[in-house]
Amino acid sequence: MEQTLAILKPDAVATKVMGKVLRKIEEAGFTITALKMIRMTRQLAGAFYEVHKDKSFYNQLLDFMTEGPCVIAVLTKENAVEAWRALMGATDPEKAAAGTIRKELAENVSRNIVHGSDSPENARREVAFFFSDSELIECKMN
Ligand code: FUP
Repeated sequence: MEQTLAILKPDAVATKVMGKVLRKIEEAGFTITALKMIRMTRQLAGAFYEVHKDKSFYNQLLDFMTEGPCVIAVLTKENAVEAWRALMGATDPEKAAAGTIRKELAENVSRNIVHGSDSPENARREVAFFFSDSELIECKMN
């Protein structure tokens, strides 16, 4: 079993599709093993996306990720990292495959509804970034 980190971004919460996204996640066979809603501070969002700090879209990305609450989840499944990225679709919804969450729900490449870890190593780092050991006890039992 593998774990990955999912974020339902502020656009997902604001447009009231978080239930739909969580349902797609469960119907695709993931187990949601940790879940919470938070409003990120600019400092937290900046640290999470530090890898993008030199990109032209960095400030705009932080504006977006802090504009309202997000839902953060740990998803557990075999090959969870790859499987969640496949279900999300490409970063740019115009390039995303039919049936993916971004194709169906995302507005554009910046406001794109969901985040997913891009490797098992980053998944471990991102899960630990948002969840304390006590919040992950149930995950460890799986
Ligand atoms: P992804 O792994 O699909 O979330 O994509 P990236 O890690 O490449 O990008 C992270 C986030 O940066 C995207 F979800 C949205 C934002 N971004 C932009 O706003 N513009 C871009 O051209 C690329 C990414």
